[in-house]
Amino acid sequence: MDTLKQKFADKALSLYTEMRAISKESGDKVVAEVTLGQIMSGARGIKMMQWETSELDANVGIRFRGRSIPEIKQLLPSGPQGEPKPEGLFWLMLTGEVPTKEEVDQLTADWHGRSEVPQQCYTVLDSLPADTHPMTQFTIGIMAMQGDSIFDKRYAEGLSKSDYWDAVYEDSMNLIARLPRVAAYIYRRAFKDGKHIEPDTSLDYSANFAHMLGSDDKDFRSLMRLYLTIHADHEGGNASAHTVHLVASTLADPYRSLAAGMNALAGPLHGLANQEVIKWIFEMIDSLGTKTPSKEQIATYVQQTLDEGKVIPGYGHAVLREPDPRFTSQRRFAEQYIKDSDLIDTVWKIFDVVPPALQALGKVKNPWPNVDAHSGALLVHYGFPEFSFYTVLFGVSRGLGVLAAGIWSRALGMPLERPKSVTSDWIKAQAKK
Ligand code: AMX
Repeated sequence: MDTLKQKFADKALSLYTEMRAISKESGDKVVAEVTLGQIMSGARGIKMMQWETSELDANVGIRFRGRSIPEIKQLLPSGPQGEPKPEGLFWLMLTGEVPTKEEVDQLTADWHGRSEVPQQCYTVLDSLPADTHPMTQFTIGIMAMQGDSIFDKRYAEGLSKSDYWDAVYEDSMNLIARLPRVAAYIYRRAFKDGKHIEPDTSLDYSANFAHMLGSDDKDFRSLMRLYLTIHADHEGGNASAHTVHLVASTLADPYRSLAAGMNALAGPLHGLANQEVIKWIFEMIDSLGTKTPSKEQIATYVQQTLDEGKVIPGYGHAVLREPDPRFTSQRRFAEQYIKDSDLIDTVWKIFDVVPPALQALGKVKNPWPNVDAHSGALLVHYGFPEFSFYTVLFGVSRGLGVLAAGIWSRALGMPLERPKSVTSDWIKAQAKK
C-alpha cells in the first residue's frame, strides 16, 4: 500500500470505531432546532451531514482541516514562486497532516502514473459538436470513463463493506489524475482547432495542466497552483459537494457521483458564476464604450442590472458574511504579479461599488464578493478569455475536495442519505401552532 493510502487507512479505521461508539451512545442527543424559515429557504444553516475535509466559517471563510487559506499558503509545499500545490491540499484533506515536499512529489508522480485517459473518452468527446458547452463536455467526458470504475467492478464481484473505501480511493485517485487531461482536451478542441498538447510529466499537477491548456508562463503556472488549491473544497453543504455526497451515498461509483456534482456546479448561482462575472463585465465595458469605466459609471450599470431583476454575479453567498478569502487571495496574487491591467482595475472598482448597492436593497445577507468575482479577470490576463470554459477549471479543482471527502464517507461507513421533506399543508399547520 502506498504511504498516503496507508496513512489514511490508519486514521480512518480508528475514527470509524470512535464514530460508531458515539452514534451508539449519544445518537439521541439533541444538538439543534430547525425553523420553518430554514425549511423554506433552501435548508440554510441546518446541520445535517458529516464532512471531514473542510469547514466553512461565515466570517473566516474556508478552513481545510482547521487551516485557513492564509495558513495553507504558509504551510503547504509550494511551487517556485510560493503558491501552494493542490497535491499538498489533497494530502492534508485525506490525512489531516501537512505533507513534506517529498510526499507531495510522490503524489505528483502517482497521479502522473494514473493519468492515461481511455480512448473511448476522447472518441465520445469528439462525437459532440465542438461548441457544446464545456461543462456539458466535462460531465460527458467523466461519464465516458465510468466503465473503468474499480468500485463498480469489485462491488459486482461481492465487495465487503469494510473495503468500499479502498475501491473508492483507487477510482478517486485515477479520476483526479485524469481530470486535467480531459479538461485540457475539451479546451483545445473547443477553442484551439483540436490541436492538443501532450502532457509533460516532469511538471507538477498544476504546471502540467497549464502546459496542456497551452501556457508555460511561470506566473500562470503559479496561478493554477493557487486556483486549484482554493477552489477544491467548501465544506459539504454547497450544491456540488452535497450532490456528490448524496449520489455517492447510494454507492454509485465516483465517476457517477462526480459527474452529478459537476452538473450542480454548472448552475449560474454556483460555479457557473465565474463565467457569468466576466460576461457581465465584458457587457458592461461594451455598453459603456470604455475599458476604464469610472466608479460612477459602474454604479449606474449595477443599478441597471438590479432593475432588470438580475443578480450581480460574483457577489453574495449562502454562508459567508465577509469578503471571501478566496477572492482576497486572488487579489493578492494580482497585486503581486500583474501590473497595469484595466480589467483587473475594473474588478477592484466593482468591489468598491457593489457592496453598498446590494446593502441598499435591504435583503441581501452578504453583499461581499465570492470566489468567482476575481478569477475570470486573472484568466483573461494570462490569455484565456474563453469564459465558457472557466467552470471546468473550477470543476477540476472541486474534484480534489469532493473525491477526498467521498473516500472518507465510505471509510466511515456513512449510510444512504435520506432527509425528510414536508408539504405546504404541513408548513401551514405548523405556522398556526
Ligand atoms: N445580486 C442581487 N441580488 C442578490 C445577490 C446578488 N449578488 N445575492 C443575493 N441577492 C438577493 C437574492 O436573490 C434574494 O432575493 P429574493 O429574496 O428576491 O429572492 C435576497 O438577496 C436574499 O438572498 P440571500 O439570502 O442573501 O442569498 P442566498 O443565500 O439566497 O443566495 C447566492 C446566495 C450566492 C445564490 C446569491 O448571493 C447570488 O445569487 N449571488 C450571485 C451569483 C453568484 O455569485 N453565485 C456564486 C456563489 C459562489 C459559488 O458557489 N461559486
